[in-house]
Amino acid sequence: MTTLFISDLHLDAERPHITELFGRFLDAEARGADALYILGDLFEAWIGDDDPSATATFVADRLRVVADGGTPVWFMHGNRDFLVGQAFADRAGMAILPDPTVVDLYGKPVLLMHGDTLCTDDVAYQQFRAQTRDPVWQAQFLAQPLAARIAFAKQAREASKAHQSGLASQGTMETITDVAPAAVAAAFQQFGVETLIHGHTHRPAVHALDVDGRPRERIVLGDWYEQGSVLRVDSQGHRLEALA
Ligand code: OKV
Ligand code: MN
Repeated sequence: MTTLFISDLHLDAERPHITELFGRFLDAEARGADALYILGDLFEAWIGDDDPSATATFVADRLRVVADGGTPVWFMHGNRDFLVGQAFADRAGMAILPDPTVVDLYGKPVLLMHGDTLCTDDVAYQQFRAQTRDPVWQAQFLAQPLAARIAFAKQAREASKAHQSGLASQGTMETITDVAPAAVAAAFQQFGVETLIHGHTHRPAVHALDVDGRPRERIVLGDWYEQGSVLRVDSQGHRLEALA
């Protein structure tokens, strides 16, 4: 039996083949797994559960089949889809996990995060994050008409693109910054775990490191821009692999 971890699919109507790849992955693999963990950025953008998007409906329907088949589906917010709410989670049959969360994986405690909170050098992004994770901000945002929320997502997308193409000062926003080693060490210390799994940076890898004289492992999930990326864990170990 296997537990599956994915993140950073960035599903969007503009990349239908990735949504289809995700659907095939759910049918071929997630159905029958011990559990499916989605560690954030399932969607490229999310402006409220009332957004009538065909991609969202497809994803909810297909995830629901997995959950109804007896495979628990766990979802953690990413920096793009932090506004996914309980209404959408219910439609998809998934449960929302707080970031960070420690889960028991075949007898071993494992720390799960999206990964954006580890990018502490990205001061502008952390400010945006603090503001937009505030429940008062979220309630006010979600009370706005759909058109105003769409405009915000467009602005955020443009701000993100501008930073990525180096127009603005280097080292801010999303994928440009990698995790800060001190933040990684602090997370291992705070939770006392040997293993951390996260996404966000789009730098898939298994890193061995040492914190306080103890060997630790940081597993970084890959994005689904060109192909899929999945971490399969069972009682024997783990494999981080691409999915075409
Ligand atoms: C987060 C979303 C990108 C949603 C934007 C002011 C502006 C900072 C920013 C910080 C976050 C982008 C730039 C990101 C969410 C997207 C695209 C769609 C919610 C502003 C200051 F423009 F809104 F005023 N940010 N990043 N989206 O993490 O990449 O739908 S981001
Ligand atoms: Mn992210």
